[in-house]
Amino acid sequence: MFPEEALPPEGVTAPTFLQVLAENLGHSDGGYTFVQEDGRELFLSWSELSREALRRGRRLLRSGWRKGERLALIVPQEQEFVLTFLGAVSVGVIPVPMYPPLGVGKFEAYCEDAAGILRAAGARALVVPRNLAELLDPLLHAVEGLRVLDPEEFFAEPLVGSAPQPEAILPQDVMFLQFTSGSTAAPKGVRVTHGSVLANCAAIISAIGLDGGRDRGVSWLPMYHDMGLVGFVLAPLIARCPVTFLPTLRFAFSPGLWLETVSRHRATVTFAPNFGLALAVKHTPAQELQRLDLSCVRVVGCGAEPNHPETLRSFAAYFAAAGLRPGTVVPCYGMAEATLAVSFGEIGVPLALDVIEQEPYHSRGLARPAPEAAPAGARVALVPCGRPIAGHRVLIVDEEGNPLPERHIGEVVFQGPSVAAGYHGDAEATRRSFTAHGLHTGDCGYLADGVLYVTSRKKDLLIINGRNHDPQTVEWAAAEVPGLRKGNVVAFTRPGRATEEVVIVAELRAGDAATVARQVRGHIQTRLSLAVAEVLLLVPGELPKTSSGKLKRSRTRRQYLDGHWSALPDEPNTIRTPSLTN
Ligand code: 1ZZ
Repeated sequence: MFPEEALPPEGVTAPTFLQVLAENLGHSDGGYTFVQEDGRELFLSWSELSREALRRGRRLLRSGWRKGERLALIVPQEQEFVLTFLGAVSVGVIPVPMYPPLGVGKFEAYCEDAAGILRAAGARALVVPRNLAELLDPLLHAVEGLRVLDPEEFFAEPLVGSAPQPEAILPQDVMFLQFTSGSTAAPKGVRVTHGSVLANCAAIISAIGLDGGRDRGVSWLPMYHDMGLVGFVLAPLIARCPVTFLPTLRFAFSPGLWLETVSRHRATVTFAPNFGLALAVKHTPAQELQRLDLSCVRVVGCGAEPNHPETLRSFAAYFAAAGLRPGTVVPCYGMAEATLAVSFGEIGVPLALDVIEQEPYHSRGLARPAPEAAPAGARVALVPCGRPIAGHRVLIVDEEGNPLPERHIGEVVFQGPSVAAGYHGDAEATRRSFTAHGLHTGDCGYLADGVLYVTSRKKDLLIINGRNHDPQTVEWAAAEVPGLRKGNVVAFTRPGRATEEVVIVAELRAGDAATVARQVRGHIQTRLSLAVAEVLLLVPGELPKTSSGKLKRSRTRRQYLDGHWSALPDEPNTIRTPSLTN
């Protein structure tokens, strides 16, 4: 689609990731530190990482693997994941990162999802550690012809004799399949190419000024998600920027460990979605702040879901007491179809919200700056997503695909060499999103002075009486009611008599369900002048989420409409669940 795709991006000399590994063979001046489950740390230098990855690649060739075949990975242990992933990449075998089962509940749904991914990818084998393979037995039997590789056994075998020659790898070849946590539809595997990875990594490195000689990263982000994988495994390998990896599960159980690791390792760069910042504040008691020294941090990037102005503000204010400097919280935006990053805010510049008038925003899709004197209820404040990465372009288009002027809300379209090569085995979905004009992101937003604002997923918009409302504005307002679990509130519409009606499904943390539901209704009415038809409260852990922790609004809506959570006749706002009724 883009002629540049075939060329190595500017600033990167390697035409494919194989060259990155080859170049790193000669460097032992830094590397990756993997924090283990028991807290010990394992260090692998650039050269050790490359050597072992290339060895694993040869092992694959020796057992008959060929370029282009897909190798799925359910490998929770970070260093095993990195080495196997890079090993496959080094010989043109296409790794397919998958998420592990996260809890005992919903295991059946997990197996269904995972089987869907394995089939859609046409995986020839699945790499899974032995202890997990036993648990995943039902999944392994659900996919016909799937072979299972225990990494410890398979890659431990010594290599004797010569391996077959690998086929040449080209920039336009698929490097890995990134499955997007589709909210309702069948899972879609994004075909991320060597060229798109190198282009996006070069742009990330330049946008945040990533410098291996000065910077150090800390990441707890899951490696089966694009932000953890491209942002913290692949881009730092190119920049030879040391990274410490904290297991995602350790962060999930003790979010305070994140910034504690940043402080101890004197890290300069770390990223998280909005919910990660909220968790860090909640789980770092004030007396811990003096034990942290965050003065080393240059960038706390925040993206992957809508950024809540108050979460970003309170994170920056709270950790200022631990030395976090102003202007370090940097919003960013991206997606798997763009390889990863689309835009970044400016480092070192305190966040400026765009405060716009509510009425033209809801009724005409216009983002007009609100006068200072406008009452709070007539304004909406949005967090900027920054400017498009270098060498790429963002356009805003209307329903017909025509470009819209600044401050008009439309679909975000992204152009440039980072755009991936479509969806694996899904020509129809590829045609819809990857067009001659660029990548149609499915997100709504606007540009103002060249800065991008993302307002909502197109399909998640609440359209009531012809007015558009972002779901997150309604959800954030609902979450202000004490008793609801912040970040665990979903707003959508259901067909009503005259127009669509708003429904809120949320998880209840504390309090009486009927009272909390009444308060939510009242609060949304006062704050947003919106009538809520129903508030359904669930026990914690019930709301469907993607593997990277995002709300699944469409699935929640479908489950609601299907009567999945049946209401009690005498208490229409609650559901009968053991922990609420006992
Ligand atoms: P995914 C060195 N979305 O979430 C490290 N951002 O991809 C560099 N909505 O395909 C790291 N506001 O799962 C750079 N700000 O979902 C990281 O998520 C740059 O609806 C951010 O279409 C990368 C995020 C990757 C990611 C994509 C969807 C988007 C959009 C939503 C992402 C958002 C945001 C609002 C944001």
